[in-house]
Amino acid sequence: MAASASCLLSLLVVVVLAALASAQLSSTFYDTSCPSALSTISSGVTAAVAQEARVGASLLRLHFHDCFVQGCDASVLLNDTSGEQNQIPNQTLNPRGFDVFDSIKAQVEAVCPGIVSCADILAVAARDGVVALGGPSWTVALGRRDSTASFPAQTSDLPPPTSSLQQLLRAYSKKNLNQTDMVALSGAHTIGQAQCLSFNDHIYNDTNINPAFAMSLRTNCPASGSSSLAPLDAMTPTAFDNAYYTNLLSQRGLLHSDQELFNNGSADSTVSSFAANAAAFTSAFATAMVKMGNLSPLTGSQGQVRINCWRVNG
Ligand code: HEM
Ligand SMILES: *[C@@H]1O[C@H](CO)[C@@H](O)[C@H](O)[C@H]1NC(C)=O
Ligand SMILES: *[C@@H]1O[C@H](CO)[C@@H](O)[C@H](O)[C@H]1NC(C)=O
Ligand SMILES: *[C@@H]1O[C@H](CO)[C@@H](O)[C@H](O)[C@H]1NC(C)=O
Ligand SMILES: *[C@@H]1O[C@H](CO)[C@@H](O)[C@H](O)[C@H]1NC(C)=O
Ligand SMILES: CC(=O)N[C@H]1CO[C@H](CO)[C@@H](O)[C@@H]1O
Repeated sequence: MAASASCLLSLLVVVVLAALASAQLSSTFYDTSCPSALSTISSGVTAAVAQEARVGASLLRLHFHDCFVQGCDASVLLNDTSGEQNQIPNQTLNPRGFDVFDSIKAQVEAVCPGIVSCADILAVAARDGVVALGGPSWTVALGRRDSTASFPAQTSDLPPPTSSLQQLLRAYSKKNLNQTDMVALSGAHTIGQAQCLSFNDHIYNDTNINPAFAMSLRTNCPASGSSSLAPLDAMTPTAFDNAYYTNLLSQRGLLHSDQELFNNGSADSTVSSFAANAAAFTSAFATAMVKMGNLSPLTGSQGQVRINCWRVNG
């Protein structure tokens, strides 16, 4: 009895997984239902980034945190007190990113009420933020639906900045992203800011860091950590370029996890090739963003299209 029940259960799991795997996202999903969706998002992001460059980075990071926790289902945006936002990794999301996102969603709702999901807007806004800062573009597949729940326990799928190379590889392989994808996606740290508390151990205690670089950061960052900010890429903090990798070659990665990618390990050669060849980086980044954006979407009649991204409808 127990055996046949568990057999039925695993059959059910297989069927559900097959249904999810076959559910297709499509770049033309809103072409008839909301033809102005993409242009509305893009002009909203472009205006916000023109006002404050960091917003492009904050929107990109929101999409990453969304996709790595359960799937790209906008669960990261739910802000009831038990949700993902109250988990440690999300306490460092820039609140400005949420504000800008809410205003873009409101603009989309004004032209097409109840049609365009928060998860799709996140995916498109991440791409448009990268483009606004001079990075590559790619085609975003659409048709994701929004979750009706948050998954706080799964925020542990987001690797912390203290991660070793092995821990990073494991976290990405859990999401079917390989080492090349991992090194390419980490290049997102060519834009945006981090708080002292995310790298104080690296600048005070690590040896694989340029001593002058560590010293200069200590000026504004006490050993106990703080919420003061430093650019993830000190060279060109608001340009989406390949300077992240040239920084790693001279041991100027800001986070411990950044420098792990170039520390006499298996990722060194990919870091060197992206440092030497900006086009190789941008192409690998775009490919990996598409892969990440396809993580376990809700499609069809699953989930819902939330009207307010921060709460479930109803
Ligand atoms: C490899 C694993 C990763 C780790 C350990 C990591 C960790 C972090 C940390 C600790 C911060 C700074 C948070 C703070 O102190 O306020 C940060 C910022 C950021 N991360 Fe990552 N991250 C990773 C991967 C990614 C990926 C895959 C993306 C996007 C594709 C991304 C995009 C960003 C961006 C754009 C920022 C700056 C955000 C802003 O300025 O608002 N990160 N990351
Ligand atoms: C959630 O976010 C919305 C929109 O920014 C805000 O009005 C609301 O007060 C927030 N709720 C909580 C519990 O933080
Ligand atoms: C990793 O994935 C990329 C596509 O994202 C692919 O081009 C590459 O061949 C893969 N590498 C390995 C070692 O499987
Ligand atoms: C540096 O390492 C020492 C010894 O492990 C530890 O007590 C201290 O808290 C660390 N400092 C920082 C800033 O992480
Ligand atoms: C790699 O190892 C060599 C020799 O052991 C050492 O000189 C070098 O500093 C190391 N490089 C990095 C990035 O750790
Ligand atoms: C950006 C954001 O919503 N951050 C929240 C993270 O969680 C803390 C509570 O632990 C909230 O106070 C923040 O507003």
